[in-house]
Amino acid sequence: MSEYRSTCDLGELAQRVKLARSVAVVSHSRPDGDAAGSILAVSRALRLLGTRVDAIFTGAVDPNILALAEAGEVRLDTAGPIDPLVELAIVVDTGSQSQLEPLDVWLRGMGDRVLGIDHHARGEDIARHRVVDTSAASTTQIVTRLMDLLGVDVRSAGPGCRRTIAEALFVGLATDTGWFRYQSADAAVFALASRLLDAGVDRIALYQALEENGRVPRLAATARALASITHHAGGRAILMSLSPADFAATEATSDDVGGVVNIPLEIGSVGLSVLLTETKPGVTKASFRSKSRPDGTPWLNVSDFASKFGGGGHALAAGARFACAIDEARTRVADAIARDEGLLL
Ligand SMILES: [Mn+2]
Repeated sequence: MSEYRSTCDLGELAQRVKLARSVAVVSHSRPDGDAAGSILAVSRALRLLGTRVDAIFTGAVDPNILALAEAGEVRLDTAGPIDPLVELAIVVDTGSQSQLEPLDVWLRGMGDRVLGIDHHARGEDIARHRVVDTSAASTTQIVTRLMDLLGVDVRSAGPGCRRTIAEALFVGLATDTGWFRYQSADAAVFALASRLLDAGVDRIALYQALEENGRVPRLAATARALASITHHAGGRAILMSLSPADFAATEATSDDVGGVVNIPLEIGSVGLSVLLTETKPGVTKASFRSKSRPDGTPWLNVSDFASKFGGGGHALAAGARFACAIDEARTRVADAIARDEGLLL
C-alpha cells in the first residue's frame, strides 16, 4: 500500500476531467453532506460542460441527503455505471477501500482511469491520480478550486436542474465543519461560505432540510442512548450504545440517530464520546467524537484512536466497524480507552 497523499495537482486533474466524454462520480457508502455535495457539484459542473455523467450514491442513503439531489440526478445502490463507455471514475471524499466496497470490482477494472479528490488522512491506492488535501475542511472546498480551474460558474444550476453548484458546495462545507463550529472552520472556510452565500445559497433552508427534519423515533432512540451511558477515564470519556433491541423498540434506524454521539461533548469535563450501534446482527459501528481544548488541540485524536480498530476519519470525528455484536465491541472500546487514559488527561 503506497502512502495516501496527492499524486498530482488539481490542474492536472482538471485537464484529465476536461478530456473525458463520459465519467462516473462516486463516493463512500451512505454518503454524508460532503460526499453528496461533492458528487452533486462535480456532476452538475461536468454536465454543464457537456460531459455524460453517471452520479452514483451507494449504500443506505439518508432521505434528507437524497433530497439534495433532484429526481433523476443520481442513481442508487449499484455495482458501477450503466454506461460501459465511462472513461473516468472520479472518487470524492474518500480513498477507503472498505467504504467503496459496492464499487470495488468496477473500480479495480478502471485501473489508472480513477481520479480522487479527498481530504482524509488515510486511504488506499484506489485513485492513482489524486489530490489529497488534509488541510481542507471539506472535500467541496477542494472541488470549488476544481470548478474555478474548469471555468465553471458556481452560480450555475445543473442542466435540467434548479439547484446550483454553489448549494452542493455549501452543503459539504457546512456539514463537515459542524455548521462552521469546528476547529477546521478557519478564515478560508468563512470566505468560501461568504462567496457561496453571495452566489445565492439559502443556508436557512438547507439547515432546516438537513438538521431540523428528523423523524419522531429519534427522540426515543436518543433517550435510550443517553440511558446507556457509562463513564470512563475518570469521566473524560463516555460510551453509549444502541442495540438491535433498542432500534426495534423505538422503530428508529441508524439515520435517525445522526449527531446523537455529540451530545456528551456538551459536558465540560468530557473529551471523548463514543456511540456504538448494531443495526445488522454481528456488525457494530462505532462513532468517535472529540472536541478542541482551549489551545485548539484535540482532547484525543479520534482518527488515530479509530485506526486501532481498522477505522479512521478526522481528528475530531471518526468511525470504525466491528465484525461482532455490540457487547463485545463495547468491551473492546472500553479496554482501549483504559489503555489510552493518559491521552485524555
Ligand atoms: Mn468530507
